[in-house]
Amino acid sequence: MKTVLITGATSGIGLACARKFAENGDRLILTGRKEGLLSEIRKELTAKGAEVITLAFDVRDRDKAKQYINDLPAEWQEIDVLVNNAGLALGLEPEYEGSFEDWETMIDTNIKGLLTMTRLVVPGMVKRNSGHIINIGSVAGDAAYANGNVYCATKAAVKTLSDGLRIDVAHTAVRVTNLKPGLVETNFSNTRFHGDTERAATVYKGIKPLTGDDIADVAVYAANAPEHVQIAEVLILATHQGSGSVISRQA
Ligand code: NDP
Ligand code: 8X3
Repeated sequence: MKTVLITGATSGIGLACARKFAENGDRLILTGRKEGLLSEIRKELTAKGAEVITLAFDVRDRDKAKQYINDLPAEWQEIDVLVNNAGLALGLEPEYEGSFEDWETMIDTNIKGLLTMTRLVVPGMVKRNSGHIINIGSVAGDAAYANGNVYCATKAAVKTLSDGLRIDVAHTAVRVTNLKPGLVETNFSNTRFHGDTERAATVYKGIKPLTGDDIADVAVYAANAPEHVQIAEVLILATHQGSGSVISRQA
Protein backbone atom coordinates (compact mmCIF):
# COMPACT_ATOMS: atom_id res chain seq x y z
CA MET A 1 0.00 0.00 0.00
CA LYS A 2 1.35 3.38 -1.02
CA THR A 3 0.54 6.87 0.25
CA VAL A 4 -0.46 8.89 -2.80
CA LEU A 5 -0.88 12.68 -2.82
CA ILE A 6 -2.92 14.04 -5.73
CA THR A 7 -3.32 17.75 -6.47
CA GLY A 8 -6.52 18.93 -8.17
CA ALA A 9 -8.35 15.79 -7.04
CA THR A 10 -11.82 17.35 -7.23
CA SER A 11 -12.40 16.84 -10.96
CA GLY A 12 -11.40 15.09 -14.17
CA ILE A 13 -8.06 13.31 -14.29
CA GLY A 14 -7.24 14.02 -10.62
CA LEU A 15 -10.54 12.59 -9.42
CA ALA A 16 -10.14 9.55 -11.69
CA CYS A 17 -6.64 9.02 -10.24
CA ALA A 18 -8.07 9.22 -6.71
CA ARG A 19 -10.62 6.51 -7.53
CA LYS A 20 -8.13 4.25 -9.37
CA PHE A 21 -5.41 4.49 -6.70
CA ALA A 22 -8.08 3.79 -4.04
CA GLU A 23 -9.23 0.71 -6.00
CA ASN A 24 -5.59 -0.33 -6.11
CA GLY A 25 -5.58 -0.38 -2.29
CA ASP A 26 -3.52 2.78 -1.79
CA ARG A 27 -4.20 5.46 0.78
CA LEU A 28 -4.76 8.98 -0.35
CA ILE A 29 -4.00 12.59 0.44
CA LEU A 30 -6.39 14.49 -1.80
CA THR A 31 -5.86 18.18 -2.36
CA GLY A 32 -7.86 20.80 -4.19
CA ARG A 33 -9.49 24.15 -3.72
CA LYS A 34 -13.08 23.02 -3.13
CA GLU A 35 -13.37 21.80 0.45
CA GLY A 36 -16.99 20.61 0.06
CA LEU A 37 -16.18 18.49 -2.99
CA LEU A 38 -13.08 17.06 -1.33
CA SER A 39 -15.12 15.94 1.65
CA GLU A 40 -17.76 14.32 -0.61
CA ILE A 41 -14.99 12.43 -2.43
CA ARG A 42 -13.45 11.40 0.88
CA LYS A 43 -16.86 10.02 1.97
CA GLU A 44 -17.28 8.14 -1.33
CA LEU A 45 -13.85 6.52 -1.12
CA THR A 46 -13.85 5.77 2.61
CA ALA A 47 -17.23 4.05 2.15
CA LYS A 48 -15.37 1.72 -0.22
CA GLY A 49 -12.71 1.03 2.41
CA ALA A 50 -10.00 3.51 1.41
CA GLU A 51 -8.05 5.60 3.90
CA VAL A 52 -8.28 9.23 2.79
CA ILE A 53 -7.36 12.63 4.15
CA THR A 54 -8.08 15.89 2.38
CA LEU A 55 -6.26 19.22 2.33
CA ALA A 56 -8.00 22.24 0.84
CA PHE A 57 -5.56 24.74 -0.60
CA ASP A 58 -4.67 26.49 -3.84
CA VAL A 59 -1.34 25.25 -5.26
CA ARG A 60 -0.48 28.88 -6.04
CA ASP A 61 -0.50 29.68 -2.32
CA ARG A 62 3.02 28.59 -1.42
CA ASP A 63 2.72 29.43 2.30
CA LYS A 64 -0.49 27.41 2.69
CA ALA A 65 0.95 24.50 0.71
CA LYS A 66 4.05 24.56 2.93
CA GLN A 67 1.96 24.68 6.08
CA TYR A 68 -0.35 21.82 5.04
CA ILE A 69 2.47 19.54 3.89
CA ASN A 70 4.70 20.24 6.89
CA ASP A 71 1.75 19.76 9.29
CA LEU A 72 0.70 16.37 7.92
CA PRO A 73 0.17 13.89 10.77
CA ALA A 74 3.35 11.84 11.37
CA GLU A 75 1.79 8.69 9.89
CA TRP A 76 1.03 10.54 6.64
CA GLN A 77 4.40 12.26 6.21
CA GLU A 78 5.98 9.59 4.04
CA ILE A 79 4.45 10.26 0.63
CA ASP A 80 5.25 7.52 -1.88
CA VAL A 81 3.60 9.00 -4.97
CA LEU A 82 3.03 12.66 -5.80
CA VAL A 83 0.61 13.21 -8.67
CA ASN A 84 1.11 16.80 -9.83
CA ASN A 85 -2.19 17.14 -11.66
CA ALA A 86 -3.70 20.53 -10.72
CA GLY A 87 -3.65 22.68 -13.80
CA LEU A 88 -5.68 24.49 -16.39
CA ALA A 89 -5.85 26.25 -19.73
CA LEU A 90 -7.47 29.66 -19.96
CA GLY A 91 -8.34 31.12 -23.32
CA LEU A 92 -7.55 30.11 -26.89
CA GLU A 93 -6.39 33.27 -28.62
CA PRO A 94 -3.44 34.37 -30.72
CA GLU A 95 -0.43 35.09 -28.54
CA TYR A 96 -0.59 38.77 -29.47
CA GLU A 97 -4.15 39.03 -28.14
CA GLY A 98 -4.06 36.87 -24.99
CA SER A 99 -5.11 37.99 -21.51
CA PHE A 100 -2.32 38.92 -19.09
CA GLU A 101 -4.44 37.63 -16.22
CA ASP A 102 -5.04 34.24 -17.88
CA TRP A 103 -1.33 33.92 -18.60
CA GLU A 104 -0.42 34.62 -14.97
CA THR A 105 -2.94 32.07 -13.71
CA MET A 106 -1.69 29.33 -16.05
CA ILE A 107 1.97 30.00 -15.29
CA ASP A 108 1.37 30.25 -11.53
CA THR A 109 -0.67 27.04 -11.44
CA ASN A 110 0.82 24.76 -14.08
CA ILE A 111 4.48 25.64 -13.52
CA LYS A 112 4.96 27.33 -10.16
CA GLY A 113 2.29 25.27 -8.33
CA LEU A 114 3.83 22.04 -9.64
CA LEU A 115 7.28 23.25 -8.59
CA THR A 116 6.05 24.17 -5.11
CA MET A 117 4.60 20.71 -4.54
CA THR A 118 7.74 19.08 -5.94
CA ARG A 119 9.98 21.16 -3.69
CA LEU A 120 7.89 20.31 -0.61
CA VAL A 121 7.44 16.58 -1.16
CA VAL A 122 10.51 15.31 -3.02
CA PRO A 123 13.17 15.93 -0.31
CA GLY A 124 11.48 13.27 1.87
CA MET A 125 11.54 10.85 -1.07
CA VAL A 126 15.23 11.48 -1.70
CA LYS A 127 15.99 11.01 2.01
CA ARG A 128 14.09 7.69 2.08
CA ASN A 129 15.55 6.68 -1.30
CA SER A 130 12.05 5.85 -2.49
CA GLY A 131 9.20 7.62 -4.23
CA HIS A 132 7.55 8.54 -7.50
CA ILE A 133 6.51 11.85 -9.02
CA ILE A 134 3.85 11.66 -11.72
CA ASN A 135 3.47 14.97 -13.52
CA ILE A 136 0.46 15.53 -15.74
CA GLY A 137 1.97 17.19 -18.78
CA SER A 138 0.26 17.19 -22.15
CA VAL A 139 0.63 16.58 -25.86
CA ALA A 140 0.47 20.40 -25.84
CA GLY A 141 3.96 20.37 -24.33
CA ASP A 142 5.44 18.55 -27.34
CA ALA A 143 4.53 21.19 -29.91
CA ALA A 144 2.48 24.38 -29.92
CA TYR A 145 -0.92 24.32 -31.63
CA ALA A 146 -2.85 27.29 -32.99
CA ASN A 147 -3.77 29.74 -30.23
CA GLY A 148 -2.47 27.37 -27.54
CA ASN A 149 0.73 29.45 -27.02
CA VAL A 150 1.02 30.04 -23.24
CA TYR A 151 -0.80 26.85 -22.19
CA CYS A 152 1.48 24.84 -24.52
CA ALA A 153 4.50 26.63 -23.05
CA THR A 154 3.46 25.68 -19.50
CA LYS A 155 3.21 22.03 -20.51
CA ALA A 156 6.56 22.22 -22.31
CA ALA A 157 7.87 23.48 -18.96
CA VAL A 158 6.31 20.46 -17.24
CA LYS A 159 8.23 18.23 -19.66
CA THR A 160 11.52 20.04 -19.01
CA LEU A 161 10.97 20.09 -15.24
CA SER A 162 10.16 16.36 -15.31
CA ASP A 163 13.33 15.66 -17.31
CA GLY A 164 15.39 17.86 -14.99
CA LEU A 165 14.04 16.22 -11.85
CA ARG A 166 14.62 12.75 -13.31
CA ILE A 167 18.27 13.67 -13.84
CA ASP A 168 18.58 15.20 -10.37
CA VAL A 169 17.23 12.09 -8.60
CA ALA A 170 18.97 9.54 -10.82
CA HIS A 171 21.33 8.63 -7.95
CA THR A 172 18.30 7.54 -5.89
CA ALA A 173 15.47 5.04 -6.40
CA VAL A 174 13.00 7.91 -6.92
CA ARG A 175 11.19 7.76 -10.28
CA VAL A 176 9.71 10.55 -12.40
CA THR A 177 6.96 10.12 -14.97
CA ASN A 178 5.56 12.73 -17.34
CA LEU A 179 2.11 11.69 -18.60
CA LYS A 180 1.12 13.56 -21.74
CA PRO A 181 -2.58 13.18 -22.53
CA GLY A 182 -4.28 14.43 -25.65
CA LEU A 183 -8.01 15.18 -25.70
CA VAL A 184 -9.57 14.12 -22.40
CA GLU A 185 -13.19 15.02 -21.75
CA THR A 186 -13.22 16.68 -18.31
CA ASN A 187 -14.03 20.14 -17.06
CA PHE A 188 -10.88 21.32 -18.88
CA SER A 189 -12.58 23.00 -21.86
CA ASN A 190 -15.31 24.60 -19.72
CA THR A 191 -12.55 26.22 -17.72
CA ARG A 192 -10.60 27.16 -20.85
CA PHE A 193 -13.64 28.93 -22.32
CA HIS A 194 -14.56 30.58 -19.02
CA GLY A 195 -17.77 28.59 -18.56
CA ASP A 196 -18.99 28.62 -22.19
CA THR A 197 -20.26 25.02 -22.16
CA GLU A 198 -21.46 25.12 -25.78
CA ARG A 199 -18.03 26.07 -27.04
CA ALA A 200 -16.46 23.52 -24.71
CA ALA A 201 -18.62 20.75 -26.20
CA THR A 202 -17.30 21.48 -29.71
CA VAL A 203 -13.81 20.39 -28.62
CA TYR A 204 -15.02 16.78 -28.29
CA LYS A 205 -17.42 16.81 -31.26
CA GLY A 206 -17.00 14.03 -33.82
CA ILE A 207 -14.30 12.18 -31.91
CA LYS A 208 -14.37 9.76 -29.02
CA PRO A 209 -12.12 11.52 -26.50
CA LEU A 210 -10.13 9.95 -23.71
CA THR A 211 -11.58 9.84 -20.21
CA GLY A 212 -9.95 10.62 -16.90
CA ASP A 213 -9.96 6.88 -16.20
CA ASP A 214 -7.83 6.23 -19.31
CA ILE A 215 -5.13 8.49 -17.88
CA ALA A 216 -5.52 7.21 -14.31
CA ASP A 217 -4.98 3.62 -15.57
CA VAL A 218 -1.58 4.65 -16.93
CA ALA A 219 -0.69 6.52 -13.72
CA VAL A 220 -1.49 3.45 -11.59
CA TYR A 221 0.46 1.24 -14.01
CA ALA A 222 3.53 3.52 -13.84
CA ALA A 223 3.38 3.67 -10.03
CA ASN A 224 3.26 -0.11 -9.82
CA ALA A 225 5.90 -0.99 -12.41
CA PRO A 226 8.78 -3.10 -11.03
CA GLU A 227 11.22 -0.98 -9.01
CA HIS A 228 13.93 -1.09 -11.68
CA VAL A 229 11.51 0.24 -14.33
CA GLN A 230 11.00 3.99 -14.71
CA ILE A 231 8.16 4.92 -17.04
CA ALA A 232 9.74 8.23 -17.97
CA GLU A 233 7.14 9.61 -20.36
CA VAL A 234 3.89 8.45 -21.94
CA LEU A 235 1.94 10.17 -24.74
CA ILE A 236 -1.70 9.08 -24.62
CA LEU A 237 -3.89 10.16 -27.53
CA ALA A 238 -7.45 9.41 -28.57
CA THR A 239 -7.38 6.98 -31.49
CA HIS A 240 -8.52 9.58 -34.03
CA GLN A 241 -6.09 12.21 -32.76
CA GLY A 242 -2.81 12.29 -34.68
CA SER A 243 -1.10 15.08 -32.72
CA GLY A 244 -1.96 18.16 -30.66
CA SER A 245 -3.38 19.79 -33.78
CA VAL A 246 -4.48 16.89 -36.00
CA ILE A 247 -7.88 15.55 -35.01
CA SER A 248 -9.98 13.51 -37.42
CA ARG A 249 -13.61 14.22 -36.68
CA GLN A 250 -16.58 12.25 -38.04
CA ALA A 251 -19.49 14.30 -39.36
P1 NDP B 1 -10.41 19.62 -14.74
O1 NDP B 1 -10.76 21.05 -14.92
O2 NDP B 1 -11.51 18.62 -14.78
O3 NDP B 1 -9.58 19.43 -13.40
C1 NDP B 1 -8.58 20.32 -13.02
C2 NDP B 1 -8.31 20.16 -11.54
O4 NDP B 1 -7.23 21.04 -11.17
C3 NDP B 1 -9.52 20.56 -10.70
O5 NDP B 1 -9.58 19.75 -9.56
C4 NDP B 1 -9.17 22.00 -10.33
O6 NDP B 1 -9.81 22.46 -9.17
C5 NDP B 1 -7.67 21.84 -10.08
N1 NDP B 1 -7.02 23.13 -10.01
C6 NDP B 1 -6.96 24.10 -10.95
N2 NDP B 1 -6.30 25.16 -10.48
C7 NDP B 1 -5.92 24.84 -9.22
C8 NDP B 1 -5.22 25.53 -8.20
N3 NDP B 1 -4.74 26.76 -8.40
N4 NDP B 1 -5.01 24.90 -7.01
C9 NDP B 1 -5.48 23.66 -6.80
N5 NDP B 1 -6.18 22.97 -7.72
C10 NDP B 1 -6.39 23.57 -8.90
O7 NDP B 1 -9.35 19.32 -15.88
P2 NDP B 1 -8.45 18.01 -16.18
O8 NDP B 1 -8.74 16.92 -15.24
O9 NDP B 1 -8.55 17.77 -17.62
O10 NDP B 1 -7.01 18.63 -15.89
C11 NDP B 1 -6.06 18.01 -15.02
C12 NDP B 1 -4.67 18.19 -15.58
O11 NDP B 1 -4.59 17.50 -16.81
C13 NDP B 1 -4.28 19.63 -15.89
O12 NDP B 1 -2.93 19.82 -15.49
C14 NDP B 1 -4.42 19.72 -17.40
O13 NDP B 1 -3.57 20.70 -17.95
C15 NDP B 1 -3.99 18.33 -17.78
N6 NDP B 1 -4.40 17.87 -19.11
C16 NDP B 1 -5.72 17.84 -19.46
C17 NDP B 1 -6.09 17.38 -20.71
C18 NDP B 1 -7.50 17.39 -21.20
O14 NDP B 1 -7.71 17.28 -22.42
N7 NDP B 1 -8.49 17.45 -20.34
C19 NDP B 1 -5.06 16.87 -21.64
C20 NDP B 1 -3.73 16.98 -21.18
C21 NDP B 1 -3.42 17.43 -19.94
P3 NDP B 1 -10.93 23.63 -9.26
O15 NDP B 1 -12.19 22.94 -9.62
O16 NDP B 1 -10.90 24.21 -7.88
O17 NDP B 1 -10.49 24.59 -10.32
C1 8X3 C 1 -4.90 19.46 -22.90
C2 8X3 C 1 -5.03 18.83 -24.24
O1 8X3 C 1 -4.76 19.24 -26.72
O2 8X3 C 1 -6.34 20.63 -25.51
O3 8X3 C 1 -3.56 19.59 -22.54
O4 8X3 C 1 -4.00 20.96 -25.21
S1 8X3 C 1 -5.04 19.98 -25.46
